[in-house]
Amino acid sequence: MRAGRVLVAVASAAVLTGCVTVNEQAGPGMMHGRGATVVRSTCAPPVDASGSTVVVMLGDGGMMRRMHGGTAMLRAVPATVPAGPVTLLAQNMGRRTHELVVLPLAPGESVGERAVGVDGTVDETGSLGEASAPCAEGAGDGLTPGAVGWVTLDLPAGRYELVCNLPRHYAAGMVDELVVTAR
Ligand SMILES: [Cu+2]
Repeated sequence: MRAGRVLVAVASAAVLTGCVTVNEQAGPGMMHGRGATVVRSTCAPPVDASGSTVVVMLGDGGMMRRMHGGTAMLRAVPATVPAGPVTLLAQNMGRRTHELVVLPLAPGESVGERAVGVDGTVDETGSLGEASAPCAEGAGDGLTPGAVGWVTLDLPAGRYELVCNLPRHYAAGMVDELVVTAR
């Protein structure tokens, strides 16, 4: 078990290093959000110095599969931000189309527990917003491989469930928790 955990840690570091490499290749124009550095290009949200930026990596297959032990993954970095404007920058690092939907998490609820319907999706009622338009803010037809999309939400303190709600992706593990703390 211990060896397995080390492997996971190494894989995580490799993924993070990969992200840094991508940023370095972008050269000048990098944007520094609170707790995260993201590429600022023609496909990046406007800078809001008063808010936080959370990078949400969407992945499937390959190294993601080995790292996560599942068929897909969704990871928010950082996983905790202060209340206020939060820009969620979704990056599709996988080979399939993905999306990011922000759902509130009620006290006592945990991520990954929503009922999956016969169509393979979860109920999005109460959704606070989504990033599913390539190179743009808000809702769209989904983020194609390599695409970036974003959404800025004014989030009060609480817990949120970040999901990809394309058919079967939630059940495959594309879910993570975002914690928003009181200022
Ligand atoms: Cu997905």
